Amino acid sequence: MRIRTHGALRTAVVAAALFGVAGTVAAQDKKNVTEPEVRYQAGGSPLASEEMHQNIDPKAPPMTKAEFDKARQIYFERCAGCHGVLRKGATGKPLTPDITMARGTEILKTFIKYGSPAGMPNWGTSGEMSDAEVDLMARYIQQVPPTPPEFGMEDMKKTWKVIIPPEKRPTRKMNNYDISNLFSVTLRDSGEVALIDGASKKIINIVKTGYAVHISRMSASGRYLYVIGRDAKINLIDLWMETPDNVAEIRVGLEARSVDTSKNKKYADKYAIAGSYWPPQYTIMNGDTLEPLKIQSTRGTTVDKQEYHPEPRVASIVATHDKPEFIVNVKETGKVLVVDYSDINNLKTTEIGAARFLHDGGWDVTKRYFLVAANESNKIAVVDSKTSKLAALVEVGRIPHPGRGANFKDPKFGPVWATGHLGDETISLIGTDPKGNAKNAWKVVRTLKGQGGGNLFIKTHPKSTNLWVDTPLNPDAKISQSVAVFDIKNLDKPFEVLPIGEWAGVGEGAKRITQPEYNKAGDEVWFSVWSAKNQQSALVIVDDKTRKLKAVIKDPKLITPTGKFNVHNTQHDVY
Ligand code: DHE
Repeated sequence: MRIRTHGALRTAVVAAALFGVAGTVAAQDKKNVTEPEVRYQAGGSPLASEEMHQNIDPKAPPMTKAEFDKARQIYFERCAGCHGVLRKGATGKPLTPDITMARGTEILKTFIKYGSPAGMPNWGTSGEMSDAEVDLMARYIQQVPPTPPEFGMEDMKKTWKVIIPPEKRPTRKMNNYDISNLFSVTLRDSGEVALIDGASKKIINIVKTGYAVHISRMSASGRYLYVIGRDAKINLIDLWMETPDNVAEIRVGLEARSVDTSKNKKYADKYAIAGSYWPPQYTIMNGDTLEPLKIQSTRGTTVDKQEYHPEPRVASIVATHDKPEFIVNVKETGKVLVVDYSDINNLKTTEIGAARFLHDGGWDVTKRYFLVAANESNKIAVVDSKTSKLAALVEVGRIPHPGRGANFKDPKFGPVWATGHLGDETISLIGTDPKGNAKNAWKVVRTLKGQGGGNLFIKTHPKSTNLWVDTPLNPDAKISQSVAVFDIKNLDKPFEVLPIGEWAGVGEGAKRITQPEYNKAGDEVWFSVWSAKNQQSALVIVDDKTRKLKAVIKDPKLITPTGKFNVHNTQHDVY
């Protein structure tokens, strides 16, 4: 990820005037996209390498096939995260030909080159695109958006491999590791996960996974680990093997972010589910082989304007523990799908209208309510898994980004679930106890102020009184390289800042401190110190009681570590 500065105020205001963008740099309104958000969304899409058909519109500026292909690749590497695969708009504005052709090439070039106060990066003046590339992109976005191919059952079956069939796998655990305290660590840019023993802090294995691997989730029994890459490749890892390794793999689409497993006791380890960004769909698979069983499209109408959306991406997915259900959060439509998997041939789905754009979230402490960020609406949607209804929409700060959030008891307001924000420095504490504490339920009962915006993850543990708040996307290196910790027993006390980046003792690099994750006992917290692929990164482990450095894991194989998933805490949704 690159840090970009926006163009000069004057040129930005010129661009704003040309495009009728409301607000100025000084007075950004709530709709404007902040720099941390642009940096967060601007990761490359694996669709960049897909061949796509060029439809010629005689009214659009001419482009050769070679120019079109080059521009398409740049678009998917840099622009699709914000503007959408089909350019219908998401965090960024829609760029469909009806809009872009009306602007014309010259105005589009100004916009691409100088950026805008609404959050568009200054691709030209930052040096990231040459004038020729700016011109190419201005012409490209006036063409008919090419559609990537679909990816159905036949395509999935072609990629599906059972490396070790279930009958040839161990019948008991064949290693001496305490696998419930193992960590699966995302090595983002090497397309691998590191499996690390929580007790000895030794790397057990580095397992090859998908491209720009994203998250890991556990089966209900704690035996199988599922890893999904941005290229929609899922790896199934058996933790009972002498050296835990891949036993099956599949691709469920061309781009994806989420995977989970059936957590209901009756269906333990039976099913896995993965959501795709492209094609917009989710797939239910056999839990121990990844055989694809059912594919469901998420295309449909949006919750607010009730207009058809052709690419509603699947964001987070979570499994309900006491019912055979998956909760599937669809980004662009702003709808939550409760999928009953007890009879997948006669699939029952309840559609709950929430708000746009749904992203990440987690359970409250009772695991009855699922709280999910509707990030562009600055809201948290609360889904009641018992009634399959929306319990509330809670107004929070600018672009909530909870990860899975943090559950604890506020000394004054009782049980709360907390989220931080990408777009401001606040942490919102939401009351989650409608029975015992009805007047505080689904209200922001307290707002804490952290180090700054650019927060991604927040964490505590039932055994801890610390609340950890990272800020990896804050533009100030001092803030992105450290972490804030609050005392839950005394939330009026100022937070303490721990210089995790410095403690890592690595050389040059961005050293973004990302995603606190507890061990099983809840007495130590692991942080990723995330630098570029060609620089040294590390994991820093802090003693939760004393808040002092406990260990640093450094290894040349730890390339770009980001997410970390402790087996026990992930299996039981402890956060
Ligand atoms: Fe993530 C979770 C999507 C960028 C690290 N990320 C998620 C989830 C979604 C998502 C939908 C929820 C999955 C679930 O619970 O089922 N992430 C996206 C994007 O679309 C986005 C903005 C851009 C992209 O190109 O992918 C994006 N994410 C990032 C990063 O840049 C991060 C910081 C580093 C990385 O590894 O790529 C990152 N995302 C994570 C992590 C989680 C996650 C660590 C899981 C957190 C958890 O505690 O469960």
